[in-house]
Amino acid sequence: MLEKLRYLTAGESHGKGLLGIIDGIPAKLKISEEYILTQLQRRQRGYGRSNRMTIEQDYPELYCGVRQGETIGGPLGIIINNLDYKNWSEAMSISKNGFSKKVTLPRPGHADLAGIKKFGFDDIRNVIERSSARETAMRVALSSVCRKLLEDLDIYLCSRVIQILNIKDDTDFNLDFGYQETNKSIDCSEVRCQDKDISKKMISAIRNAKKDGDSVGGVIEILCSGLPFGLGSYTQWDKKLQSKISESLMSINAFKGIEFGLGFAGSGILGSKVHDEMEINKSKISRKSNNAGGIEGGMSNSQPINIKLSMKPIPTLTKPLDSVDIESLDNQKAHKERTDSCAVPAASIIAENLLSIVIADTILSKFGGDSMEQLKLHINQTAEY
Ligand code: EPS
Repeated sequence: MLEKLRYLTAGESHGKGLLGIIDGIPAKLKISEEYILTQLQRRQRGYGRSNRMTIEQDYPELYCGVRQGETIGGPLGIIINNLDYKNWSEAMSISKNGFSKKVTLPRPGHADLAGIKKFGFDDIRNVIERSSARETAMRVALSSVCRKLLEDLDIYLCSRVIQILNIKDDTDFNLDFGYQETNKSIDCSEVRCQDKDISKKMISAIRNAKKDGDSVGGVIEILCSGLPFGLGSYTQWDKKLQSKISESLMSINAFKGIEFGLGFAGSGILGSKVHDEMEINKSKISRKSNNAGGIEGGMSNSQPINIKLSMKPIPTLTKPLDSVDIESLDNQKAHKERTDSCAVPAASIIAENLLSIVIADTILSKFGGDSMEQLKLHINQTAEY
């Protein structure tokens, strides 16, 4: 659970647009629509996305909470208009207009079936619209404000794609050029993979799946560095850093698994090979490895946080799977509509930004401050690295 920050999103995939509010951001944080837009543009890219991404521009209008380029301590509101709404204004009309082309064929793997049962709907469109990953555009917009806060504290995030379908990039994360430059260079790959040859193989795996009316998932890796000791806590279950991160990141559509550091692989290795030995380096206690992924006992240990996340293939298939019509109960093929054949590269951007909210929240919890000046002062006085 977040302790100092609160946020909410609203909006349907093909409705008028997305609304978002984030509360708890300290005053005097320099932020602009351009900064937020950069993260939204990163989310829109990636090989395998549908042509919806060519319709949308995902421009974040900063609606309130910012004055003269700086936050003023109140809730910050953002609006993103859906440009595709002009093609859906009848179907998505707020007032009743008789337009009633129902969707009745639930897609295996999608929110469709459980969603109509939950709310008692007879039209799956009601479920599709809010369960769509379009909502993540607003979450990226809101979380990018936290990302800016972290950057002002010299905390940086970076991510890459390490698997698409069965094509894996087993190479180590190369951070020789620092987090920001590394991210920029990874953004140049259409699949956000650091290895050029493997990128090509991933692209061809996506192309083949799309040709066959299919979809693919994958695995992403995120790093976050510059953290002090002691974000999160061992003192209560809901204060543990890995619990907070998991809650936030596992809420991303289609995410199925999360690992910290060595993750599942560590379970098959002796403890002596897993735990990160200590040594003195320039009068500081440092580590010979980072198998813990930067978290020990539910707290940051000043090593980079290292997370891997798996995403399932998107459930909308243009060669649909078996389904049942919810009205006639006839066996039929599932509903199909425009879809992404792969959204793993976009998911890496969403995850990177959402991690910023959790880290910013734990920083605010530990150090506190109503303005960026106060927060920085508290960090300078008390943080240990
Ligand atoms: C998305 C917009 C959606 C999908 C995708 C995410 O656009 P549309 O449904 O109009 O084609 O591309 O949503 C899903 C994958 C999903 O399952 O809902 C976006 O803006 O990211």
